[in-house]
Amino acid sequence: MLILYGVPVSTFTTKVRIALHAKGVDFFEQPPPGGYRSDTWRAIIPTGTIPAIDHDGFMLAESEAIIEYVDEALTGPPLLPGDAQTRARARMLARVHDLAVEPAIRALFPLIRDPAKRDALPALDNALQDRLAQLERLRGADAAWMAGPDFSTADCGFAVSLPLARRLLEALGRPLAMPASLEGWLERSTHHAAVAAGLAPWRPATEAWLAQAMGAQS
Ligand SMILES: N[C@@H](CCC(=O)N[C@@H](CS)C(=O)NCC(=O)O)C(=O)O
Repeated sequence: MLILYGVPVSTFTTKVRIALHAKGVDFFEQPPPGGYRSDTWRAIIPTGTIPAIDHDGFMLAESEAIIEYVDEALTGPPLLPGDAQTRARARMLARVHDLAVEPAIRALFPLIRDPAKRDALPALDNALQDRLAQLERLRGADAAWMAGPDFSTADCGFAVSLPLARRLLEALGRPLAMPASLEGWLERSTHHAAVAAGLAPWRPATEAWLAQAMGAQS
């Protein structure tokens, strides 16, 4: 049995949850002992971050490493399908997600919590638009999935962070205009069974967080 340590609202936990569903892995999800960033959790995972997995006693942190491990160690549909070049592109796009696009979305969190910070919204929105335009050029607009004709690890992060970006900007009163091919990808992604299953706990948790964070201001 594989244990996924994470919480429903976490983007990176949800990225791994989507990958586990895509791989067809039987897993059990629970919060990290003591909560993430806690001393208890840091004694197990020194960075204090989520997600992490415990696979028959093998502990591993970092979402991308977890997904590649699961792909190699367990049976099921490949999460890095295709030839060497397609797999390399999937890894590249997964890194672009983690290092460029997701941070541009995370930068909106302080604005959700604090109306005094919302003067920064146009600049942050523009920065995100730039990242999405780069992403569209990197991936090639005609691919059905992020890295090619098949669903891969490159899809798992964007499948949660792009809906998150849309929801955050909607809450901030500035609808997200995405490049057309990414709109098409998002529509396809929403109907993918693994994405739907992975987002099922994330959606209500995100709404509860938004209600709490924005409600706390009034
Ligand atoms: N690079 C890490 C990022 C994980 C991450 O930032 N997780 C967030 C929750 S979505 C977290 O644990 N934040 C707590 C912290 O950074 O101290 C990964 O891919 O797993």
